[in-house]
Amino acid sequence: MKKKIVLIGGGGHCKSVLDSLLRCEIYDEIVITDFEIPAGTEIMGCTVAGNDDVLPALMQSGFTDAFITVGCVTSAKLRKKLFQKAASLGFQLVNILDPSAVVSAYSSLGSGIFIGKNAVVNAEAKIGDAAIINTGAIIEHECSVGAFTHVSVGAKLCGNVAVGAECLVGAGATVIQGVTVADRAIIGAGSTVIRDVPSDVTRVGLVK
Ligand code: JB2
Repeated sequence: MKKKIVLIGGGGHCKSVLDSLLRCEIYDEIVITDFEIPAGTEIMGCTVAGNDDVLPALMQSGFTDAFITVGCVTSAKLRKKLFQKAASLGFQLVNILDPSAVVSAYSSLGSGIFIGKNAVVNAEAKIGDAAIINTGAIIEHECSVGAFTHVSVGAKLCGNVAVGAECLVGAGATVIQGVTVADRAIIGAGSTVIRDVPSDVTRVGLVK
């Protein structure tokens, strides 16, 4: 039987995920849904099937796997809504790991996770549902990353860091060992975090 997957969202993040997915050579057919991009548009050789109204019909025609390719910068709300919608329609929300990523056999992964090119997830790290571990990010030993959190390109979580749900750790940020970043916190690009960060705040620069 042909393996088919639908990617939900056809913007920049979709291109990044799609490149990894194509490198994996798992699927015979990949289609995309998007809110604005017209049906029939080709993205990297894959067709936009329509907006999310076509999801039930896609499921009927054998697209049982799905992945949320809407990314997030400051809010994970849309990703969360789309993840819940796809799950409620019965799609299997798979993980997509670029072949160049190094993911420890002793780590644990939820579902719907993207791990990008040259990212590292080390021993006993836990990654929550629909998290994005973007290009070149490092999640060291025993870290936890909550559901819908985005660890941006080149960000580093040193050992035993706990990042909550729906957070953003900006590009190139470093969180030193043992620190906790609570739910929905935003850490600006390039920040260095050496003390705990409470929920629902934005922190930039040297966070001490
Ligand atoms: O409800 C929706 C919906 N809302 C917006 N359903 C579907 N299927 N698609 C939706 N979209 C589509 O998501 C928009 O029409 C648009 O094509 C796409 C978002 O694209 P954009 O390039 O603006 O952002 P992104 O989420 O793909 O990427 C962001 O997050 C990444 C992690 C960017 O900031 C990237 O730079 C970043 N690397």
